[in-house]
Amino acid sequence: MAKKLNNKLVESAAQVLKTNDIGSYTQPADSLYPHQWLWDSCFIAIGLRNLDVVRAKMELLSLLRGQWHNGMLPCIIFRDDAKYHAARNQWRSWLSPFAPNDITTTGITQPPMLAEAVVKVGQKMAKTERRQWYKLMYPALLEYHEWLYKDRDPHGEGLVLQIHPWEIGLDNTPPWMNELHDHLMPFWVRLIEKLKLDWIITRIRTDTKKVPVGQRTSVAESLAMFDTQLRLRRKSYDIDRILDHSLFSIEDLSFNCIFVRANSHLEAMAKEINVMLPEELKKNIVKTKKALEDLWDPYSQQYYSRDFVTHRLLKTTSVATLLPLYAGSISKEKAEQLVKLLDNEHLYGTNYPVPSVAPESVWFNRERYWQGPTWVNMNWLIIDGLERYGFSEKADFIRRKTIKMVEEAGFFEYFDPLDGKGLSINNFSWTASLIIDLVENS
Ligand code: 2M8
Repeated sequence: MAKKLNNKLVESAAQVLKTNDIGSYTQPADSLYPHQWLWDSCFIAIGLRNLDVVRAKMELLSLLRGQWHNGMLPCIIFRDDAKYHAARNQWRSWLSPFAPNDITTTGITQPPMLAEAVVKVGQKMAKTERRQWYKLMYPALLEYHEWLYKDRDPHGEGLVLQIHPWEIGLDNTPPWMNELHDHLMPFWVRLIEKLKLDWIITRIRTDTKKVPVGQRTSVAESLAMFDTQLRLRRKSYDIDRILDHSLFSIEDLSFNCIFVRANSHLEAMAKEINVMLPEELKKNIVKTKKALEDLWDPYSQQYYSRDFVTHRLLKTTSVATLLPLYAGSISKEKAEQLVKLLDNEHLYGTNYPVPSVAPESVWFNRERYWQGPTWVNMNWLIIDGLERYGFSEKADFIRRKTIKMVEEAGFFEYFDPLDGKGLSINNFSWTASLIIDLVENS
């Protein structure tokens, strides 16, 4: 039963979600993102729970359609329409013996936001109903978290690694792109750059027909992502074979922070439904929280991602540095250090916070995708973390700024962190859903 809405902004946001609702799930945006994305659906359900709990549950349940037999939840479940044959065929998930039979997906995952979404939706239910909900979702979540450890922590270090920028959702984020440009760029992409043939690629790209080219991933970075994907496909998405020839293998900070929080939620769910987590998983959960501290750099007083093979910290700052607040496992002292970054306008305290890259970084570009703009999902995670650490004033400040930014500009995919201008496409689902959540739970 849909709830009565009490705010004009919430009403418009609900309308965006309704328009993007294509049955059992919500597309992130019409035309640019027509499929079902893992963490998008989680953020969408978090907003939907304020309007219609049944629909929010459906959003999350529909994600389980795509779960692989080894437990992986894929980043994208492709829409079943002849129109999208090329996308399905590019990934060819059927090459893996673990892929589901009747559905096509990517062969990689996305940040493990599902446990958070399940719990947040559960908060809107009475106890008995919530326990049923948890019992329904728990087995799939357990398999997913166990898969993350088994496949993505092969040395048992506690941190899980990612093999494609799409897995972290912050596609062209500087720590990854810096590695790419410095050490990993495929020779054929370098050649295209050198011969200045970018314009040919720009002409055949479909995303830049919908969004100004300066607001999307650069040509070289997009081609390198394509190259990465082909390598994964050639190895039929088998991690042992992939790690031999992988382009990227990074223990990403944002992914691991979300994983720490997701593990805490899984523990809480198990407790509420009276089941014991497997012993090995319990040990791993403790290990991950400890290992997160290995990503702290005492000199710059920030956290960073790490190269899986060499264990070198990738000391290029990005919004990920604030996500240990969301993880919730770091000390209050370190949390205080991170909050200071939000007070500095050259770092993460811009006029329209929180920028995905600090303005003082050489990588900062106020309009380009994950290299500067403000994203509402990052703000939601940071606000949630700030609240749990007791920085309520700061949390409230970012919440009000975020709501104001969207009220003024619209439900854009991302925003200029200096003047709040809406960037990329309008009517983007997680901007709408998380604004509903920020308004309704303030
Ligand atoms: C963006 O990623 C997709 C690929 O997954 C793309 O670049 O086409 C990212 O912002 C990602 O975080 C998001 O889940 C997806 C759909 O909104 O779009």
